[in-house]
Amino acid sequence: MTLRPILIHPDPRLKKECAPVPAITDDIRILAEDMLETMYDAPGVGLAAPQVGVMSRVIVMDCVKDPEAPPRPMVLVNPEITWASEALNVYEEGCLSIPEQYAEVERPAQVRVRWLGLDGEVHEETFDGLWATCVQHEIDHLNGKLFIDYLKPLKRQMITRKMEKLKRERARA
Ligand code: K1U
Ligand code: ZN
Repeated sequence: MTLRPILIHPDPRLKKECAPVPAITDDIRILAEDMLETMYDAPGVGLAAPQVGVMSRVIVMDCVKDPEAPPRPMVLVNPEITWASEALNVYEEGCLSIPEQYAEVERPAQVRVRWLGLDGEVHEETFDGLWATCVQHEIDHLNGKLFIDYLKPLKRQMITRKMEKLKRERARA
């Protein structure tokens, strides 16, 4: 397993739509393993392939909060939202591509998602709580959308400027 570097906003790859995965191959299995390792190491509760520079529709997540509970690493290939609740939920979101910046985002409280698993089978499940927020945040990444795109332009611009500064500092170090 390999830790892959996480792209930091602004980066044109984080603004592009990703391509569907035509079949589960060894490359996809390796990508998924690397993404899970990268997510746990960060640490984060989710990660989308474009965040590691791969423009394919693959996300991973594990939103188990209880440190005593067993982990639940999930890999979702070609995920699609098939139903979203009318009820909304506000969550203070973060993003591994926008380090140390958090903001409240309103999204459907529950979503039903269909995806292709690494076992080659189609799966469908209803998510709520942090799982629902996270899966929507990760699917947004596959469509080139970031959580800051839900914010007012001034706030978004402020965060983008901070990230530009962070990238300049990291490039000098
Ligand atoms: O996609 C990403 O950038 C990962 C992101 C997912 C996410 C977080 C919160 C709400 C929606 C989506 C993160 O994992 S940010 C880090 C984070 O939330 C976290 C880190 C350590 C422990 C618990 C949470
Ligand atoms: Zn993110």
